[in-house]
Amino acid sequence: MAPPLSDLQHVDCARRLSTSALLSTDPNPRVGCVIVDALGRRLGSGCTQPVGGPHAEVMALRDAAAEGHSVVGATAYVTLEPCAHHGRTGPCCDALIAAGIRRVVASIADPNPLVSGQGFDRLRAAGVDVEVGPGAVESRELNIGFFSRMVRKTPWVRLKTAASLDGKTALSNGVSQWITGEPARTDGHAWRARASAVLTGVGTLMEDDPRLDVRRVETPRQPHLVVVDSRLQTPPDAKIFDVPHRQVWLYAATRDEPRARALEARGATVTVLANADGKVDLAAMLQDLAAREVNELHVEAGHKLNGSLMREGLVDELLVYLAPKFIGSGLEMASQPNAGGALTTLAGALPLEFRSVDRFGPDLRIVARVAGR
Ligand code: AOF
Ligand code: ZN
Repeated sequence: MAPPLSDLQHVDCARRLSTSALLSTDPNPRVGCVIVDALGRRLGSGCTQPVGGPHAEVMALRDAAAEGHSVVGATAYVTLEPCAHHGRTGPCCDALIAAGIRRVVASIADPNPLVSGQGFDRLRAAGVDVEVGPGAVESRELNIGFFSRMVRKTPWVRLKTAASLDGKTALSNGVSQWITGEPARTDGHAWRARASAVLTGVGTLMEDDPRLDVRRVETPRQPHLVVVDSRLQTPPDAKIFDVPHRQVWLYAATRDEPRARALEARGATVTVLANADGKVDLAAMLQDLAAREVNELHVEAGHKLNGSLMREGLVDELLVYLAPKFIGSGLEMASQPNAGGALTTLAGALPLEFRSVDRFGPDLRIVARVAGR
């Protein structure tokens, strides 16, 4: 007989289950749970259901019950602290205690102030052994947007670009469609799909008239769409309004009443948040998006909005696709006038860390994170 699995291996099973909920739980975190008896046999398992539905622990308890297993005296492995609050569902702690679970191994505390620490306290008060820590890094990583929203009160901002190997996103005549190939574009949709919302600028809408929805991968949910549109120039007949089952949130610097009405008639929500320069206050916009329960914000915009977000220190992660093409001379310097808003000293450059480098068909994908995030 194979040796019993270790705590870490059980937590790993729970984490794999949580990953299967990647696209569906938003705005809730992706959580997995397995329940195991004293001999290491798995009695039940489950993961977080779409919002309003049961949490991972309740799914695992139901799974065990459906299999006819008693969980009295068993251990629950769960990738997040079991909740102690009455939200859209009842507290998981109480369900675990009532079912007779004797030990809980949780990867990490829930950063939600309604829960944080209270779940563990409640379990311990009921005599349940609690251990915290195995799989903490992976669990936080999978829920990086949820942690960001709960702790920083802003979404996790991931900025996607696609460029030639020499970093050009457009030809000098303005034609830039499809620098990368199909596999990279499909991967881009997978990243859109896991985000709560996609962010773009009105310039991109006017130039490309994109839908900015998820089409290339199966998804149970479309991310919402956010447009930075200082003067409300979004055309009311733009294709973004043709996508069902998602909201369109426009952020403007002033409210032009006729334009705002026309866009609201198309279903958009118009919010005015101006900074001293008469532009959209991007930092305030991110706070507003967190209040709308945006965990991960996926940015696909032009160089102006990208540059503003970068300069204001609002980007956490870069998703860069590089095609094996060479468009420019490769000799441009950052200080040349066409390098919009670029720095003239390297000392001011934003330090990044490469997290991964992968190939998608002919192209490369680099995930880089702003140092310290
Ligand atoms: C758990 N297990 O699988 C998840 C948890 O509105 P509700 O009732 O769905 O509660 C949402 C909160 O519950 C969410 O903000 C987070 O703190 C926690 N998520 N907790 O015990 C789970 N997904
Ligand atoms: Zn819960």
